Amino acid sequence: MPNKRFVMSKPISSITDVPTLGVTKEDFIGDFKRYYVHSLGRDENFRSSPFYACEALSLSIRDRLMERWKTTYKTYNKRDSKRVFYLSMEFLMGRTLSNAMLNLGVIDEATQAMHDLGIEIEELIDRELDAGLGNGGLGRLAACFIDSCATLQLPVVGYGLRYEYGMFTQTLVNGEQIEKPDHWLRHGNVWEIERLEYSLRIKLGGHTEIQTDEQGNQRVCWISTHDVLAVPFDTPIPGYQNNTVNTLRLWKAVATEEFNLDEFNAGDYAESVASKVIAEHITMVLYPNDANENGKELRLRQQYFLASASLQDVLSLWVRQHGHEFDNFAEKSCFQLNDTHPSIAIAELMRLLMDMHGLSWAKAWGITRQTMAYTNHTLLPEALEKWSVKLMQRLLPRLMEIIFEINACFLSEVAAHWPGDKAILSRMSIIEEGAEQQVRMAYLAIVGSFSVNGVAQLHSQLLQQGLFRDFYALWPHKFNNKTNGVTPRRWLASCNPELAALITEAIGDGWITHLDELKKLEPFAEDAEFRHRWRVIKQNAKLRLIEHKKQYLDIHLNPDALFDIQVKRIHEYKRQILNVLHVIHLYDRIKRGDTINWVARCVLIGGKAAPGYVMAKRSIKLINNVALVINSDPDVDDKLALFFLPDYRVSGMEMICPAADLSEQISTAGKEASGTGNMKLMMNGALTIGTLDGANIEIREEVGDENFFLFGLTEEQIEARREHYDPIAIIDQDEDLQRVVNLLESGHFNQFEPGIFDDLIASIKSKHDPWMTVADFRSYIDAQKRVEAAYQDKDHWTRMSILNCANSGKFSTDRTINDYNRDIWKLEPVPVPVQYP
Ligand code: B1N
Repeated sequence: MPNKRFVMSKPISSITDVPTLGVTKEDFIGDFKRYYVHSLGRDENFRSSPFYACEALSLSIRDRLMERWKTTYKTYNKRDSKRVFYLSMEFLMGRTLSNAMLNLGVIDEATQAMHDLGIEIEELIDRELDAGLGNGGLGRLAACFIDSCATLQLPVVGYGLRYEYGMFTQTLVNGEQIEKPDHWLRHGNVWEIERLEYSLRIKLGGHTEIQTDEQGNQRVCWISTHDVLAVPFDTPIPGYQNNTVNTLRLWKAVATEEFNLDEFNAGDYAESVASKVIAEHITMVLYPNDANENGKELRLRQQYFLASASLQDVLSLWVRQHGHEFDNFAEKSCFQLNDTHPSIAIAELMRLLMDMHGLSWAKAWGITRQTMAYTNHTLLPEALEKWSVKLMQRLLPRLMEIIFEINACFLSEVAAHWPGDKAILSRMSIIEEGAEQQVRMAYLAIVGSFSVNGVAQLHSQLLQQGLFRDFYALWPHKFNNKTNGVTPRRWLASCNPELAALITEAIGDGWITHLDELKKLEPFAEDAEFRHRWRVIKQNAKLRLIEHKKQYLDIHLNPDALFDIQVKRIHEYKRQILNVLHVIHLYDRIKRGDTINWVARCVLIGGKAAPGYVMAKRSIKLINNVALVINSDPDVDDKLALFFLPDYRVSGMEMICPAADLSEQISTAGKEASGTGNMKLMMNGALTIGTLDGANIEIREEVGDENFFLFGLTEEQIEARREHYDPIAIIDQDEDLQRVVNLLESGHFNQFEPGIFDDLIASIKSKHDPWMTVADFRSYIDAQKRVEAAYQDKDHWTRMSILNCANSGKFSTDRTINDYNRDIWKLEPVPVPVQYP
């Protein structure tokens, strides 16, 4: 049990005592009772069902969003504002209730209302299932972005898919990952509103034909298609205490009514119903692959479904407001493509403008190239999307024609720029030749967009110098960087209310919307009393985490220990294995008795592996096996503990961040595009041990080298080393590493499972190990020693912790979105007039 002295109930008030437009505790009590008793039909014992209590409270909160939501929409329309449409296959929203209460400024009122009814609001908040409609960073970034857009009063609509099943739930059986489907909608979803009236028809399959109309005009028609209906479900996205409520519109696939009527009429009832099921498969499940594509037809259907539904929606709103005149369309609209996943939108916009709205190729292309903007999120070649031309011709014949045409025009531009250079034509072609022709989606995205950005300085630079070098040479003006961020509302104000309250007490609450103001905390790093309070809050967060995870972490955990955290998707390039090598090294030191000035350490690793990614799944097994040996060894005592945190997700991170001392950001340099967990942890006062990769570089720049534990080869060194990389020689020359590898190879961690780690061991010992884990071992161990030395001086450590938080201002998505808006979107903020309840 955690020490109760430290565990305080969440002091929520100090950051939210802003005008709540007259909503009182009594209002909430009344509404809550009405929903609980009348709408949900429960008896008046409010404590008997936390599920229905959570529903009733959510409905009461939702009511406060509705008028603002409608007013926001009307205000944008009235002003005829320019709009941005953020197209993403993933929106990893997590929970909604506590965020909605924070942004509405009603936490105190709601908390007190529940308290008066005998309910702890925390229990209700914990009931809500995560909306896990994303894999990791890319999906969570989309969620943080739309929070910031609403807070900055920007007219931005998020468009995505309403997957019936989100990211799988991860359980562990014998230390191995088992995936369970995440049927997150099984109890309904109070936050969404179905808008059947805006359903749209999506074409698939069939073929094209040129038809001539009565005026003698020729048009391409895409006919004999198998259509599917796209039904929108809208979720309100409130800004932080500013009356703006933007929209996240997610599409659900539904069979058209006349679906396969032929089969039905022919008496094949079963076939007909089966076809209906196939149509509805499109939005059934999120693909659980982070950074490795697999070219499945269903995935292409999903991508086209998202692109077509969203574009049709935007164009029909345009026509409702402006008629069939598209001259100003590009001035008033921008589509931001979240990686290449929705990039078929480029060809689809061409199709809709030409085939449905009668524009010429030149006009349609002009509009497309002025409205589309593409964000790249990865350099890993295995993640770069390619679709077989054959598949596209079968599924999207009209779009394939358009892509060929785009490519032909583009290649003549290339030929004009580099006359006579044949090699460059085949290098840059949108169509990759070979045994099977493929469409290179990233190239389509670059050709069809006016802006191409990476997500951290190094990443954007590597795109320009490497992956997209030729395109950069042709169109340097298109390329730019937009370093990622995270929303400080969820990732500090809401997830760490104790720390938020202390910060607000010290510097006021301006930081919630102007995160740079955290800089004012710097002088407090020198204040002993402040440091003490900072430390107690960190301690409490650790105790809360232990308490919350006690069903898994069934041994005694030392809250004075250094909490060393690596939570993210499991991937070889992220090098969870390097972390394990360090843990084994510490274990080896304990066994050797090399423990003077020992720093107790609790290493927590969490993350999901793509179900088909064998090496990643094997790493999970290794972590669990090593944990089992270490945690049950009496010699280890509470000097060291290792845990795998199962089912890592957004709500889990909200609990983990406040408890972290050390943030592990140890990817091979040049491989992590940005990372965003690194930012969440920094904001909550964790120190980073990291390579010069992704946004780590900028984190170090902000906080200063003396407050960051740097190690490892640089991206340039990695690439230079690759040719003569010899891990065996490195192991031979490093006694500590040799002992670690020997322990692994001896089967010490898999006594009854011979050979199960052979391929993992072989991969790090291979000259061709792309992630070069062994090359960074010594430097990592040395950096960890510096971590220990620093942690021993508690005051010094706390000072550094405060400075990390104080210098995290750059990593607010408010800054990121302002950058997007200044350079790409060029929207005017639109204040929404005050509403009265
Ligand atoms: O996007 C994040 C970055 O912070 C991470 O560094 C980056 O790895 C991540 C295919 C992806 N890149 N690519 C993906 C996701 C799903 C999928 O099906 C690729 N995710 C990232 C935000 O910029």
